[in-house]
Amino acid sequence: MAYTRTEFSDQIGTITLTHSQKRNALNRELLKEVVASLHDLENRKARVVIIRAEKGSKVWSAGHDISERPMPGRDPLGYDDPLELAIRTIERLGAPVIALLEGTVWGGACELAFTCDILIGTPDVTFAITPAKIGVPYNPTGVLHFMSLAGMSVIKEMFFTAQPISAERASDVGIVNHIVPADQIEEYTYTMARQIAQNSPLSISVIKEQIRMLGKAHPLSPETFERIQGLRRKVYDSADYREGPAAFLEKRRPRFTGE
Ligand code: LCV
Repeated sequence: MAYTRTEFSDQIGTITLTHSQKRNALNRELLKEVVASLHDLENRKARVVIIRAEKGSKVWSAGHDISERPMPGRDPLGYDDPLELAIRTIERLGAPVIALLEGTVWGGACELAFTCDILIGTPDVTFAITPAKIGVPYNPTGVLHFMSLAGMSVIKEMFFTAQPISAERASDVGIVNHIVPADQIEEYTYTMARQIAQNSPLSISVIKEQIRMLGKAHPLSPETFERIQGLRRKVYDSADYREGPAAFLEKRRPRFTGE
């Protein structure tokens, strides 16, 4: 595995993101490795899975790999996007998934972390929802993920400013379950994992699936869905969608025109 490391002991699986030189940017291969490891750990009857970066990381993940975003005019976060597949795999895994968070979390990596069932972070962890900074429309399931985790006004502020929020704020608004000092977070996380592993895996998997299905009970009329898709197409067909990633790759501030 080039971008991750997977370990398994005491019925607990650990997937570590190891793509440090690119700040764990979520490229296609890294995401495929995460999905493969989740399925492998499920086959090995893991009762809990922990997803983390290397110990002491300053960046948990820099989000979607901007150099891989689809060309202008293509949906940047379609149903089959590797990030969406990883997110659905975490959601549907029978075992609870704990995000052990050290460092900053950006863009699509926020959705990956927020999809985990329990979030445990160090005091230096921050979260930045960045589509507006990149010129990307995001997607309905992703927006729902964020909406299900924190109040509308908090999520709107995070989307509109694209600025990081602190660990304390993330904890205050209920995004993070626990903030734990860096020198204690591993023991804290694995103690919780062992507590979960002692309980009935069948009961836990059914409760997790019930919460997933009931949490998604948002009836969307076909008209509403088509209107959302039409609005998103306006963005990813726009000049701003071309400008955002170009500015990032050229390491300069983007000049958005709203067209
Ligand atoms: C590719 C990268 C990335 C990266 N992709 O290190 O949610 S959406 O809709 O917005 C979605 C489209 C999405 O998730 O977009 C990505 C949003 N992410 C961000 O805006 C964060 C972009 N990255 C940064 O701001 C910085 O890299 C941080 C603050 C994360 C780390 O800064 P630091 O100074 O420690 P560098 O910026 O020097 O990055 C180290 C290497 O990682 C690459 C970056 O291009 C650089 O590569 P080179 O050494 O080859 O120049 N890198 C960082 N983020 N998202 N590549």
